[in-house]
Amino acid sequence: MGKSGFVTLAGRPNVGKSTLINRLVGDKIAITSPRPQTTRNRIVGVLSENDFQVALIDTPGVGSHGSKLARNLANVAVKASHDSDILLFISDGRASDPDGDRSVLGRLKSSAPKTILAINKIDLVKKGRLLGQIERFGAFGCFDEIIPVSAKTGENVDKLVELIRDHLPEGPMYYPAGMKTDQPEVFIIGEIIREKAIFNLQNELPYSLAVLVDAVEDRSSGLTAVAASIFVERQSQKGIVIGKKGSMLKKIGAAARVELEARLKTKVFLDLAVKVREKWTSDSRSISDFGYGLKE
Ligand SMILES: Nc1nc2c(ncn2[C@@H]2O[C@H](COP(=O)(O)OP(=O)(O)OP(=O)(O)O)[C@@H](O)[C@H]2O)c(=O)[nH]1
Ligand SMILES: [Mg+2]
Repeated sequence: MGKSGFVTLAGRPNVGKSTLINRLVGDKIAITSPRPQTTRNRIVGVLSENDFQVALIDTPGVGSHGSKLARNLANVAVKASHDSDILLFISDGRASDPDGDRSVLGRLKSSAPKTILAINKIDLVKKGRLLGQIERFGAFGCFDEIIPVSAKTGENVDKLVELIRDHLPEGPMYYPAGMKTDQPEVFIIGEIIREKAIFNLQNELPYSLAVLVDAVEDRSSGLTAVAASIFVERQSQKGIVIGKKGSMLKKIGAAARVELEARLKTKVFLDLAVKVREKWTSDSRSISDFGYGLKE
């Protein structure tokens, strides 16, 4: 029997958890963005080698936003870190207040047998500052390992995999060897559209965006037709997403189409609609309709 187990990636919003899981799995299974609170559900990524398999679990950032959505998202991270063999806590190497990380760690109250800290974004951090960070985090006294990495450049990520392997228990392969994620393709398609919408829209709006894919249809001539709805939560936001004469929606659609065509290896016909679901971020039913938050 080889080694195997569950490793939960958790931390504050925007520290690079999803960028890191994509790097570890070697495929885009989670969307990423420069805005906080991008990830909204539990995402399993599988890394399989000959004698070793790890189920990595990406989770939403735990932050201070007070809405029902934010509380629900934080619960995803808390629950996942409780159910794992290793908590892989991620911090942003540029952050100047480890106390923010300390309070999130406290909320995760990990019962995971092991805790590894990855200090991420070291491509943006000077060596001296990094040493200070390692020292400050070391004083927390709760990490079995501390490793600086860059999810963006891949620096030290192979060493992180070795550390994970070292700390995993003996166990069976839980997933088929070729499997990379538990996320349905149709959900990832919606997420790619949401990523492009976030990227093109500014400020608070990304938080109010949700995407539902209504239909994916393979047409015979190497063409895939995708129909999806972008939801906002106030009437006034709808015009912003559509833009002047539809220019914003066109931009979002064009960017999404390029990525979907590369992913699906077909031409893509993308039909996007913008809809209002009043105050959905305060409504549990809508949150779960969109596939976000804790699943029952
Ligand atoms: N320079 C640099 N940027 C990074 C690195 N890792 C992530 N980023 C960037 O940081 C931003 C946030 O990355 P995400 O992976 O979306 O962060 P996250 O922790 O999953 O965020 P939430 O899902 O909102 O909690 C994106 O703009 C990434 O490109 C890194 O190692 N170096
Ligand atoms: Mg994320």
